[in-house]
Amino acid sequence: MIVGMKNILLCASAALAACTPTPPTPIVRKEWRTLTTSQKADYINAVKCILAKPALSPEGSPPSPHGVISRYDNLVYTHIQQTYSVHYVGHFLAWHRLFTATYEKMLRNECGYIGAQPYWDWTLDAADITASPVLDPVTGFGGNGPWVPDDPTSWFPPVPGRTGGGCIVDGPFAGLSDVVHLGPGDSLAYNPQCLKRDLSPSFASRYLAMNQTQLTLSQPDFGWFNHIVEGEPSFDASGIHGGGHYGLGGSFGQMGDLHTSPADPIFHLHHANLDRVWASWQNLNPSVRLTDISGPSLMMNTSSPNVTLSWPLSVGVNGVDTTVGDVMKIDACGTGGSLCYTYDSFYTLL
Ligand SMILES: *[C@@H]1O[C@H](CO)[C@@H](O)[C@H](O)[C@H]1NC(C)=O
Ligand SMILES: *[C@@H]1O[C@H](CO)[C@@H](O)[C@H](O)[C@H]1NC(C)=O
Ligand SMILES: *[C@@H]1O[C@H](CO)[C@@H](O)[C@H](O)[C@H]1NC(C)=O
Ligand SMILES: [Cu+2]
Repeated sequence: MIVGMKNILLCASAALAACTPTPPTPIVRKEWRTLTTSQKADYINAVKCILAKPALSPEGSPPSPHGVISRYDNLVYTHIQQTYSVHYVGHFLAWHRLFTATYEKMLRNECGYIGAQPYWDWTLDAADITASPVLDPVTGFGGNGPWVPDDPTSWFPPVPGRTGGGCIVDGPFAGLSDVVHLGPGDSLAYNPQCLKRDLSPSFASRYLAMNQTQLTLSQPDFGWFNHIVEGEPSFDASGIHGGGHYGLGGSFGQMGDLHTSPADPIFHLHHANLDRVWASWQNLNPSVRLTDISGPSLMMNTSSPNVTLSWPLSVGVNGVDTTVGDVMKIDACGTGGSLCYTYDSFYTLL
């Protein structure tokens, strides 16, 4: 009775906010180069923390039949396992939106990171990605690896314009021979590797400049939009998605590996910007586009049923299973969706 009285008194006073549930405020994702040096260091330290933390069971070791050692590996494992069900499908962007938001939560809840997931606006760097602040040897993720010749035995053609291929030589992840534990390709066995990059400045300038981003934003409906984001599985008909993956990963870097790409921490900055392009496209006509979803449910299979808002999404042990409809609005914060972040700026049609 006395406690109840006290609550009523509190609610009537300045502490009103404690009684009326106010919706949470979205956290704000910012472009990497706009972070202060100490904010960049906080982010990199949180990434190092997830890389060092032991994996969650049952995938994790010990005892593990796989190479899932670190908490970070849980994410890479999830991506490898679902590679053929979340690329070149209608839920490609929705799944990767959830994946990046899941990583953001891991950094915040498990490693004390207080910021939001930064993004890489590649349109600012497309003219020369080698000079990107994201690749800075001191405040960024380090740059290219030394030259490795084309592999003549590979069934996959070399990425045009590739310039590196070896272990990265600078930045916070250089000199580590076991920072990557899974892959290459779909291998889930323990295979300690360094982080590799194989920059292709020409591939990046072709697909990551503002012109390609504008072409993407100008698409009339989600089906076309998604198709232009992903492009065709061909170096001659790629899109902004492949532009970032092959521009940084080339033939030998993890970023160029369809399965193991999240093993490079830059993956999440690239995918945050792809997500920002989608959110920007949605913002151009929100009443229609916040519910517009379509595209094949099976990889590149135009006869498979179109994906709908009730299509299921899973990130394995890293988060709770949900649906496409739940992630359509990035700043829903519990009102019609569980995501709760936004961007400091969006692209507009020029
Ligand atoms: C955009 O510009 C780049 C570099 O100038 C060029 O290679 C590419 O073909 C252009 N893309 C489009 C869609 O116009
Ligand atoms: C998927 O939807 C598109 C229009 O958004 C339509 O043209 C296509 O026929 C549909 N595909 C299937 C398999 O129903
Ligand atoms: C494409 O999807 C349809 C419908 O689900 C299925 O019958 C067909 O076998 C699939 N094609 C391939 C090549 O998997
Ligand atoms: Cu992916």
